[in-house]
Amino acid sequence: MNYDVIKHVRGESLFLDDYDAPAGTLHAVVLDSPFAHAEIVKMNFDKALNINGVKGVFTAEDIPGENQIGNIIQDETLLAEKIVEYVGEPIAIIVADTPEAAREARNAAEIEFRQLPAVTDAREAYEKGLLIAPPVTFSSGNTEDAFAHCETIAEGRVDIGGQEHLYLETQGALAIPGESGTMKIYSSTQSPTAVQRVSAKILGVEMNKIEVDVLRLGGAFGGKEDQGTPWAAMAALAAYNLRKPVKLVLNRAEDMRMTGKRHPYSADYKIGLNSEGEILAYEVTYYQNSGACADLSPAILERTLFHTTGSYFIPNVKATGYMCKTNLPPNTAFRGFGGPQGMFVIESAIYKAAEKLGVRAHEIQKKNLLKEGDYFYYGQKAERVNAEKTWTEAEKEFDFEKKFNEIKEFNARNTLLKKGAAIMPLTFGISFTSSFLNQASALVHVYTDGSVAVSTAAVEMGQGVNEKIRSVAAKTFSISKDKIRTETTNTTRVANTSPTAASTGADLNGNATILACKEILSRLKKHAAKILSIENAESIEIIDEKVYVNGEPTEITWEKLVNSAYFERVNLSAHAFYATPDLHFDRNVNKGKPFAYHVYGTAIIVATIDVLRGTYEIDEVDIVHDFGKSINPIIDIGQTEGAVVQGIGWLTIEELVQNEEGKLLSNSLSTYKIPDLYSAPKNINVKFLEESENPFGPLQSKAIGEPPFMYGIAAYFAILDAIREVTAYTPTNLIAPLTHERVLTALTESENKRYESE
Ligand code: LUZ
Ligand code: MOS
Repeated sequence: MNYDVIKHVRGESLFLDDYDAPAGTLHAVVLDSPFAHAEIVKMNFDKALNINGVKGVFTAEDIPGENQIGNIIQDETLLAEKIVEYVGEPIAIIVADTPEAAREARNAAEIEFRQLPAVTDAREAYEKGLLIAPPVTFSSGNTEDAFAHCETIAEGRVDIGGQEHLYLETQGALAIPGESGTMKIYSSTQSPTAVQRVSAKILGVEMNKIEVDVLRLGGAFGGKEDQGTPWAAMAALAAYNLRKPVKLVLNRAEDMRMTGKRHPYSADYKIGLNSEGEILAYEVTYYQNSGACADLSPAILERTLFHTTGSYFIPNVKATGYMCKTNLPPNTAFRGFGGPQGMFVIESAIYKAAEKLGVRAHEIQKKNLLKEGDYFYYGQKAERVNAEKTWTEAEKEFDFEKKFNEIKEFNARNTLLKKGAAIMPLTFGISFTSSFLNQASALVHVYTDGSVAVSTAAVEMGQGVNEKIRSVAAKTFSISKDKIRTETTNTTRVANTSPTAASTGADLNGNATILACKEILSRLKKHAAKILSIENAESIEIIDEKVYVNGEPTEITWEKLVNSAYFERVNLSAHAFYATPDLHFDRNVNKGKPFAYHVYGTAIIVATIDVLRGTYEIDEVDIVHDFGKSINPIIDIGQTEGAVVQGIGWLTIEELVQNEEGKLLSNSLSTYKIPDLYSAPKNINVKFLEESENPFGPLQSKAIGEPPFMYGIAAYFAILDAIREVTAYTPTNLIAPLTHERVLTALTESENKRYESE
């Protein structure tokens, strides 16, 4: 079990807003733009400053360093200067004794704007030449030639919605100024070093003046990979100017309004198959709605391009992506990081091709699955491929044949309820696609009582990474997990941290932890050999907290050994560094080996629609997933279930709606619906693929965070399948999410058609 769980259930776990802030801590709120695109004509804070308890108002002019927080591209200010480009863009920070006073002062601020035309649609931005960065194309083979040889060609457009992260803990930070211009920042971030780097830049100080500390996050899902940073930098800015601790925590409405989301995509595709049903060619153009600044959009678009062919081998591929600049909050990392959008488009293409051929999509899916030794179209050789293995396992375990027959029978017996099913094969690349980010380090201390403390770059956000790190440390030392504590993630103990992201947290930091533990273990074995007067330290082993020589137990326990090593002045601390080997990617040709390995799996989802009301339920999700050798099966099942439900939510009931002026209308939990106990699948069965190994994962495990999210794609096609039981509904263009409203429209439109033809 994740050792945080008991504290969570008892309400004992601390999150940022729960910390006992030092006496005299002030509270900051963010004044943000009410317009999607406007010029700031005049700002007057006189009335705001007169409100009781207000201590200061800070704008771009009060930034002593550089007003620049861009990550991949330097195109984003912390506080707007002359122009605002989205509703929710931070303009000023207002600081007071209480959050209430600060919010009151925010209402009293007088800002004059001159509104400018806003663009919220990706294709419209593209037409107007509004791009964040130049387009990117990945390709292999020759699609033009291949299409000439295709028996069946399907073309269409796909529109995919974004998604609100809705982490339980909103964004926030607490900045405490220290002596000599130093600053300690507690931040709810996946990326402590990003907070450190950006805060230093904003304050105009060196990074060694800034210490960032993270205990845990109440969820993140990518929403705090880049976008945990500005709030911390703002708290630091206010704390720096006022020489007082400052806390800044967004409330839910502010968080939903000001932060970016999963990127909506629009795409055009063309897919070609031969008479055998083999996919010969695939062309796709993605219009990514990037929002007002780059944020992580280029990396996210790249991951879309990496996952363009889904779980399939396609010999001729051409994929182009445009990062379209719109007047929406900068869209950002979200579980899957562009992968889900790419995979949804290829699944849509296959669905439409199947429709044309008069076969079921899964016949085409199965025929085209990746095989050992195939090459991904970006040049990486597919190794230890489990695409077919998980498919056939799932087919056997969950009896697809029987399921489809039962659905057929059900549909024959029922007119008001109809069932549908779809299968989703998964292939997801593990590693940051920016190769340099695939590094981590660990600092391990063994104390004289035999207890152990581990610091790494990993941020605990509910995914159980700390528990996994405890497990690998305990296994490496062969001591009880109870002796191992994971410390907060802190930039003074572990420097230059990559974000805990890309599903790599346990892999990178677990591997670094193993290296550090082995270093200490080797010193301890040498010491044991010495006190036992044995020449060969190789014959020493520690098993279950006991020293063994050539397989024979001795009287020396772990505690005794550690204690005696201390008195002999043996170093009981170690720092270790891990970098994923052999990664490379050449952006001149867009070929290389970007991923250490891939995660595979297959899911089948069954849905039931209510023909009169257009509502639906997800009856069942059955998954065979490739976990490698799981370090912690309960955590991994939890991650799988959570991810698949989140994936289903994205494509079914979660709908972001903006008005034409770029204002978010689905801005609270009453208008933005996420899966709850009632709408979540009735049943989720997760089966572990047996005999899977992974030399790149700690203890042969595989990454788990993001991959299962994409099983949710099957829910969309299962609902579509059920709709088609009622009508010959065959829209040329697919739209996600498939809300109850959209299902009802699909059903009633055909209803009208039926009456017309009678
Ligand atoms: N973040 C990132 C990610 O910077 N690079 C990635 O490849 C990535 N992939 C998934 C999630 N976050
Ligand atoms: Mo992420 S989408 O922060 O792995």
